[in-house]
Amino acid sequence: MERHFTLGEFIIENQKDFPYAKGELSALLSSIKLAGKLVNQQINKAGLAEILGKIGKQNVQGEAQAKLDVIANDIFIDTFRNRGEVCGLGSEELEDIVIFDDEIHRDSKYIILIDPLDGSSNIDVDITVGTIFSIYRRVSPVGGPVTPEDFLQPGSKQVAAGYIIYGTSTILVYTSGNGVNGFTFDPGIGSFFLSHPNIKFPKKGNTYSINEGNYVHFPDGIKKYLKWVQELNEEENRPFTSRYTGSLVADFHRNMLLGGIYLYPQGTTAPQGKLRLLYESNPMAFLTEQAGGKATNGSERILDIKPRDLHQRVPFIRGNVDMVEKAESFLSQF
Ligand code: P6P
Repeated sequence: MERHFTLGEFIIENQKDFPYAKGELSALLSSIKLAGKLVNQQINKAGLAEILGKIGKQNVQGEAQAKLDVIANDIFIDTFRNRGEVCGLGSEELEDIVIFDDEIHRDSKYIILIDPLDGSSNIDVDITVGTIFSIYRRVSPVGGPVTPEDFLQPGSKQVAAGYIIYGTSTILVYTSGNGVNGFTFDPGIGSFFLSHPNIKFPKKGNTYSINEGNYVHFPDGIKKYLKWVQELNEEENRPFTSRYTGSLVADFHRNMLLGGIYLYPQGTTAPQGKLRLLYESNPMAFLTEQAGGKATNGSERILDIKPRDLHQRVPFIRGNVDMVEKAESFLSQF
């Protein structure tokens, strides 16, 4: 029986791709792996451990926080605090950055941005959720104070990004700039094994993911695009299939494997869209491009956007290149 690479073996094997890397990025990816296992364990027993539901507070986004949002956030912060690979962290669940200002962390050259549990409104109804992470080399001097500029870098400066999808199986998918690889967690052994090597978008896609309940709020270009995907055209395999779970990681993962487009455009109720640039759109855009797709805000490459603030929102369209460019063409015409 063919033995699969474990995630740890794969990271070490690919570490040689990092000139001057002293194994810190490898150690950071291993920390993410550990935290992912701990979050996975909490999610899988949520209904039994009285940790479903909301905590009666809102996060900085004004979104009701689920108990598991806070638990996942604490698990990642505690894991990074107990290890020394990052000097600072930004999280969807926290208004400000967390700085690990002790001698162990001060000499780290990486910062991380996370959405600890994306799609958490789905937890109570047992629908797939995910963790999203984005890693940068700090721009401030190593050993000195961490600065906001360390976090406000364009997505093109990411050194690694990925997600953990807690679905029918738990899969860690990441890129460090040399393609996209997926690792499935085997709970019997407690390890992630390479299961999706070198993920690439299929040549064609015909699935679209968007919350059509917002139709009345969309720009005319998006409305026209939606009518176009729903037209009968057998040669172009239209009408496309609609799939939308309300969980970015689930819709993203399916569309990357099977082909498709995910859209969270701007609208009258969300002038900048809903997704956050730093810890949702940028990491997903890095993965998208590494898998041969395209990710824009409707006109501009996501990875080129210079962030203004930690929780900045951005319209987000990503998927097969031809599907994204078709949507962009409608936005530019109407
Ligand atoms: P809506 C979850 O809150 C999230 O950030 C993404 O995971 C998901 O795709 C989107 O928002 C769902 O938003 O407005 O359609 O419920």
